[in-house]
Amino acid sequence: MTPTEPSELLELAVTLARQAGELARNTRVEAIGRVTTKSTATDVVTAADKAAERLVVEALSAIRPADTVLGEEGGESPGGSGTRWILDPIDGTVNYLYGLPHYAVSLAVEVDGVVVAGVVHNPVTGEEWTAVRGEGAFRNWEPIRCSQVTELGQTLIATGFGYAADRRAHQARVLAEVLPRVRDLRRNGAASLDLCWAADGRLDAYYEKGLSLWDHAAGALICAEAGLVVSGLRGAPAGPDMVLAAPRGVYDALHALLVDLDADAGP
Ligand code: LIP
Repeated sequence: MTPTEPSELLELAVTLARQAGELARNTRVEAIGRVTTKSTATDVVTAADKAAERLVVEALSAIRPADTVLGEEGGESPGGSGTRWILDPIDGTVNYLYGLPHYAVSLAVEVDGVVVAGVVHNPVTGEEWTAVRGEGAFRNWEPIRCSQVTELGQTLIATGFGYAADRRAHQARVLAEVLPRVRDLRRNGAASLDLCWAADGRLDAYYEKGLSLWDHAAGALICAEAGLVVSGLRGAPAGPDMVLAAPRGVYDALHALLVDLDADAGP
């Protein structure tokens, strides 16, 4: 029977994320021999990125043919049902290329413009974060909650950097001012996993400028369901100018600092 309820859509998302992740993990040696680049010479895409996305798109077109799929590699397919699947087939592609065990399949389900369910699946570790809107956040089906930190100086944050040199220079200038004001920084290389680590307290907070919707759609729901405040800056929603995920105890301080630094501005 065609899945329709958010919990049923999540089950389908989990099944497809696992299949795509297994494909990526099992074909890595061959896939990294077929690499092309996108926005810059370091913005890579492997044959596995494309194959994993193709697997999900073809499955969804068979199961829910009227839905739209927005994938990092293939763009947006036509639809009409009001349901859109938002996919990063391998988030953390540079980690995948180098054999670092920190990449994920990120798949969110949006109904009438609202993300109602999402999964982030790391095929190397088997760790899997999920959420259905209003029903909490989970890691491998165990409930998770975010950090309760209340002092910015005690906050372990993660961030990331774009591929273009001018944006990286701007992000480095912002980071130079953030770093002395927090506990420490982690740069892990996969936004969806950074968001999930913030959701389950392995990080206190995360921010990054320049993400695409497929990087954060699933992870942002998981963060919100784990108790984090997720937004852009200056009242904006999370988006390409900024994704900020922080516990209520430090959100205002970190948000104010990023606003003062114009972290969402620049190239
Ligand atoms: C990556 C993000 C990461 C960011 C990288 C890159 P990709 O996505 O997950 O947070 O810092 O520059 O954008 O390209 O591996 O799908």
